[in-house]
This record gives sequence, structure tokens and C-alpha cells, in this order.
Amino acid sequence: MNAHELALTANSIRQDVIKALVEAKSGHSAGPLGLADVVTALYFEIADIDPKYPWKETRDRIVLSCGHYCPVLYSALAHRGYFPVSELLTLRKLNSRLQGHPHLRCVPGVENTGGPLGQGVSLALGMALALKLKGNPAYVFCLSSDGEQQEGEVWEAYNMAAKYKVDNLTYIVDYNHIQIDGPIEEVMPLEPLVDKYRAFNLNVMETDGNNMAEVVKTLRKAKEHKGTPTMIVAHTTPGKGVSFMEKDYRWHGKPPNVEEAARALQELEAAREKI
Ligand SMILES: Cc1ncc(C[n+]2csc(CCOP(=O)(O)OP(=O)(O)O)c2C)c(N)n1
Ligand SMILES: [Mg+2]
Repeated sequence: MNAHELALTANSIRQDVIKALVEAKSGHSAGPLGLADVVTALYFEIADIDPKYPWKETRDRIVLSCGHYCPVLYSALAHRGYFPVSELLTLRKLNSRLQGHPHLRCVPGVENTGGPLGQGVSLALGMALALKLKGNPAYVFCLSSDGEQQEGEVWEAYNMAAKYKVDNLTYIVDYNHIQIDGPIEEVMPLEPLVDKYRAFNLNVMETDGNNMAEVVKTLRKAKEHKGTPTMIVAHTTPGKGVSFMEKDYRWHGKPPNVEEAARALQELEAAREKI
């Protein structure tokens, strides 16, 4: 897919995130909307995956460490053909496979159980190292959030990833500057974040995480890089595409009500013409 087609797909994925959240009456809005472009680029262009064979040994793995972002994971998987788009409306319902935090292998394409922040970062390292030791050519991408960088565990993982030169691994941190209780800068500042990753001997890149052409270019470069693990700092706008949700931490864990969802969908639909 070219960048234009990918951006349109990301818009559709965002619309289904809104539809699932309003139906669920609970869940996370801001993070999933902000990361939709990166997630779309991974599932539709960069990762070597096939929804017909979701557990193929040599598939690339996409680990969602910030499990609360799962509305965008589910929406991307459904649009990619892993399960019907209509199932998205079962988000967070009793007996649904699509729970508020993802569960390992319950849903085709879901590679890890998520929720406790930090764990997926270590898990992705273990996966990548094991694949490398086995001679499996699969590549591992790990999506992580900025609030998650406050967990000590992630720094242990970066330390080890660099030591063992785990170069079949790219971390993508969603630097959206919000977390559950407020702006990152107020709750627990991370700066100078890029310098910290460099000091951990990671191959650090930055991208505008809401510019599809740039996202694709950066992810491609990351996958080609040899010798060290890669860290992509993706600068995104939380709530991207829905004006009243953008850059407002209060949308961290809140779904739109019926009227807000209608407005959100209207805005997203109108934006398609400008893509
Ligand atoms: C180990 C752990 N501690 C606390 C939480 C509760 N929690 C869920 S999301 C979240 C905020 C994390 O920040 P971020 O992912 O940057 O938030 P967002 O950008 O989605 O608003 C917290 C503290 C958790 N899931 N896991
Ligand atoms: Mg955040």
C-alpha cells in the first residue's frame, strides 16, 4: 500500500475504534487514536504477516506492551482480515474475545497478554532473542507508551537488548505526552528521553508518528538496521483526528458517549477528503 492508502486505512481503523468504544461504554480513547498511523503501517505494510496463517513460525511478531491501547490493535487486526470487523462491537462485553486488555492467542494475531505496563518490553526482548538463537528470521516490533517508560523493568530490557545485540527487535515508544493522571511532564518527566535511549546503546530514531510517509520510511529503516536493537520515538497527538479529544489527558481512559461518538465519526469522515 502507498502512504495515501495507508492513511485512509488508518482513518477507517480510527472510526472503528470510536464505534467499539461507544458500544462498550468504557475503554481508552486517546492513546489508540494517536497510535493508529503507526499500527496501520506495521500491520499493512512493514510486518511480514499473513492473517491466513496467524501462527506461522516465521511470522513477524507485533507485541503491544501498553495493553490498554488494544482498541486500535483489535481494529487493525479486523481490518487486516484476522476476524470480522463486526466483532469489534463486542469490545469489553462478557464472553467476548476482545477484552479491555488483550489476552495471548485468544484472538488470532494477538501475540501477548497485556495490561501490566512494562512487561511487554521484556517479553519482546525474550521473543527476539529466542528467535535469533533458533535461526528464525522473524522480526519483533514492540509498541510501548511514554507513561510505560516510568517502569524500571523497561530499562533492564534495553540494557540487555543492547548487550546481546538483539537487532531483530524494534521498540516504538508512543511519545504522546499524556498518562492516566495528567501530562507526563507534570507527573514524571522523561526528558531527555532520546539521550537516555542513546546512552543505553540503542539505535535511536525519531518520527512524526502521525505522518504516514515518515512513519513507513522510519519503520523500514529500522527493520534493515543491523548490529543493535532499534528504538523509535514516535511523536504523536493523543486523540488524533477527533478535535475535542486531542492533547487532553482526560481522554486517556474515557470512551465517547453517543453524541460525542457521532461528532467524532463526522470529523473523521470529513478528514478523508483531505488525506
Ligand atoms: C504496572 C502498571 N501500573 C499501573 C497501571 C495502570 N495504568 C494503566 S494505563 C496507565 C497510564 C500509562 O501512561 P500512558 O500509557 O502513556 O497513557 P496514555 O498515553 O494512554 O494516556 C496506568 C498508570 C498498569 N496498567 N500497569
Ligand atoms: Mg502516554
